[in-house]
Amino acid sequence: MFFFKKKILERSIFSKIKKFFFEKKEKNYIDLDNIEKILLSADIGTKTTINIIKNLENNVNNNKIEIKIFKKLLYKEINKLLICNKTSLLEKIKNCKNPYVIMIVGVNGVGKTTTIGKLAFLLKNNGFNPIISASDTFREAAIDQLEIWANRAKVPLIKQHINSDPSSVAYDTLQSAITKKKDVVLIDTAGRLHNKINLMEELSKMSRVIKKLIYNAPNETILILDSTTGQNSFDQTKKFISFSNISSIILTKMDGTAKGGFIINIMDSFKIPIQYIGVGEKIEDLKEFDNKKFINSFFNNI
Ligand SMILES: Nc1nc2c(ncn2[C@@H]2O[C@H](COP(=O)(O)OP(=O)(O)O)[C@@H](O)[C@H]2O)c(=O)[nH]1
Ligand SMILES: [Mg+2]
Repeated sequence: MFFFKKKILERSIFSKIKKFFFEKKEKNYIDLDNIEKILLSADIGTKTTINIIKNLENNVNNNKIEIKIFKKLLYKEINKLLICNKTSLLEKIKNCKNPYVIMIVGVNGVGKTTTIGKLAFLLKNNGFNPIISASDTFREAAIDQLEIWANRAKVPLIKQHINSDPSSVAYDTLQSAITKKKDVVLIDTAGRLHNKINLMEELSKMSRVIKKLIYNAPNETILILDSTTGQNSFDQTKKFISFSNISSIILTKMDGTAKGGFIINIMDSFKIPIQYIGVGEKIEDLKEFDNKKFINSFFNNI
């Protein structure tokens, strides 16, 4: 809660809206064009902005709306956008009879490998027994980096050599998970989005191969987004959902200069739940994302 207030909100979309309400303290009315400008400049995106404006229209007189009402309606609208039914990841894992297979995807540098380390640690602390698959075989360093995280989290890792087939590593890991009675499999992947076809083929091959061992694997594909990239994250989401079945999102680097407006945009446009946020580079820096707290903490402060 404290974190939301201090770290995100001050720098995000909300800071712009907050500033706006502050500047308009003396005034009672605001016109719609102005609202549109603020929402767009806050990275909320055209589609979501138009929706919000449309829903405000009933309360508009002469293109103007009372600020008190605007604040109330904005709260309601943003709340509506942000609430999508989220079953928590831990709940889903608990309810799964087979090892719960999670594929971690996203472009280079967003924080996939780091997040796997944090997630493995979090899962262990919640009584689960994860195993990690080093399926980013593209760079030697990627395997080493993941191994360091696995050791930190005290979780086993299955690897092969550099340039080995990512699907084969994933297959080995699932096999090991079944034999050793692990309950979660975390699969790291390479993020070569500049070569979309390759990536697409690689991910779909992996899905095919692991289904031979667990028919409904992957149970979950988590897209990792770097929250400091704002609109860029929105575009990445669009690309990834065009070729893979993204079930959840984790936002990393929320301790940085997060451009929070895109969160609303993503939730409204894709209806994909955000499960966790990364708030630093340490193993314990993964926190649950709470939609309601996120929005309430902001509106309570203006
Ligand atoms: N500050 C901060 N840095 C992060 C976070 N998550 C990842 N990073 C950093 O982002 C960089 C790229 O992370 P990495 O896991 O290698 O990304 P990948 O290429 O997607 O696997 C590393 O320097 C990480 O330490 C986070 O939540 N906060
Ligand atoms: Mg990586």
